[in-house]
Amino acid sequence: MSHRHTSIMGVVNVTPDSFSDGGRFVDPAAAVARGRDLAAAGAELIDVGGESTRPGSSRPSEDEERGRVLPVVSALAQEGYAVSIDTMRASVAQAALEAGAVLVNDVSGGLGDPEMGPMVAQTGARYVVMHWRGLLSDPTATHHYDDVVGEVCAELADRVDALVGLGVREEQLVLDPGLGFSKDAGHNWTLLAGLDRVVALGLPVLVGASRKRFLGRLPARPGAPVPDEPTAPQERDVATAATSLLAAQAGAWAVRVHEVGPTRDALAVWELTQGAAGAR
Ligand code: PMM
Repeated sequence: MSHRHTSIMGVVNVTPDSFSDGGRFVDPAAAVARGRDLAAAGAELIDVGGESTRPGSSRPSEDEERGRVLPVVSALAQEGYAVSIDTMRASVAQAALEAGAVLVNDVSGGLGDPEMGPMVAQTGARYVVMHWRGLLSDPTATHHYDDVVGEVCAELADRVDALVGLGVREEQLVLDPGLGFSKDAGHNWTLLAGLDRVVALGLPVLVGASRKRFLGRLPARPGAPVPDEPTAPQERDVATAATSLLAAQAGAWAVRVHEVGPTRDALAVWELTQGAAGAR
């Protein structure tokens, strides 16, 4: 399903240890304020997460995760914002839906918790299925792809079949290629170049490139080598905005970003250009 309008999902990580903003919004009031700011800047969805997937980070207990996210989800939902819950746990997702969330964002694509698919089927919630091989094997394993775009598409299609088999309706589903999740920089660039093939699967597509490490390793000038050391995550928002434009061009439904302004402007350039194309 190709979208002419690409929405912005703004990220609020209520975690002490996320790579790009860990620790900034652990306090619920700070997290709620961040959500309001992201919405004011143009985010149509606010994605609240309480578990960092950074390699090496330890998982919070279920109670810890609930305690982090639920106050933030319910406050933002009560204020009328469209909230999504970034979790791999069905119970946390369900509690967030009851607190007013409108979408479940699961980086494990349903592989992290066997209850997730049935819960999504039963509640009828919108559900983001992200591609990640990390939960199929050793999370530290390096992953090999012969054709990263083809394999990600095939594995996402398998997840869709499995979820539909559990009673989830296709209309509930959003697909995400999972940039950076069991993928290296080369895989991420190839996936960005091949997003149209993910979109061609026929479901809405969400793209999460924001501030990821590969965007911190750009040549210092045209023709210069790719540096080994990445820039700080907060210095990656211009590159992030460029990926948002690519996502829009490929027909993505939404992009997930930490800083809304640069992406909002990039998407405005895209939409105004599209609007003007007919007048050439
Ligand atoms: N990336 C992160 C977390 N959640 N969800 C989706 N759907 N897609 C992503 O690419 C994604 C995600 C990692 O980034 P963060 O730790 O800064 O939130």
